[in-house]
Amino acid sequence: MTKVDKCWCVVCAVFCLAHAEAVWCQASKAGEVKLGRVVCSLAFDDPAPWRLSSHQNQQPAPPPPEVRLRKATEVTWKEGECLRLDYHFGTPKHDAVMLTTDAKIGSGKTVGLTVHGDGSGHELFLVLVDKGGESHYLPIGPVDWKGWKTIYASWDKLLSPPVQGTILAEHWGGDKTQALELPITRLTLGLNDKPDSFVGKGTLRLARIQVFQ
Ligand SMILES: [Ca+2]
Ligand SMILES: [Ca+2]
Repeated sequence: MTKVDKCWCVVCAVFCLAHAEAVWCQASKAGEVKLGRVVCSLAFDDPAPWRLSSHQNQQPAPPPPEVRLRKATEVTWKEGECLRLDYHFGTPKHDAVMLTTDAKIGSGKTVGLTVHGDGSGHELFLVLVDKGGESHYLPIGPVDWKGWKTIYASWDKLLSPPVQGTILAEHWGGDKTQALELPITRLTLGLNDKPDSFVGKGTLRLARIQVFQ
């Protein structure tokens, strides 16, 4: 396993438990604040640009055959096409599934993710790769709803480095500035199993990621 992969695993398995609650509160409140204009919109209308990957038993591993991303046919979204993500968490330890695409997001601070939830309680997150190749972990929140919903999170907190001498687990690799410098060049949407002991499967439908000023 590479150093970056180890960092990723640690972040997925540990960070969300230790630090995510406060950020999730911000995310849930973001829906109540006025959003700025849309500066970027990524549609989940074609599976081709999204690369599937996974963690199984606390380690990066090829996605099991049950994990699939394809166009949704049985569930529709009012504004266009959407994708169906079938996930499978196969071990009683930490498992995750991720979708990655190249991006160029040069501004904005709040992200809105439109998802058809399955009520599973598993945890959505983003990993944003910045101008310097550094990765930044942004918790989105648990999928505690069924049907369509847009959930919001702000990456404002990631823009400023921590107090000198502090190393935070949500930043790793790249230029190691511990701060997100725009543009974002790659974006990963992930789902962590919660609890880690969960073994089983589920389905999400994904419609759109929007970035607001
Ligand atoms: Ca598991
Ligand atoms: Ca950086």
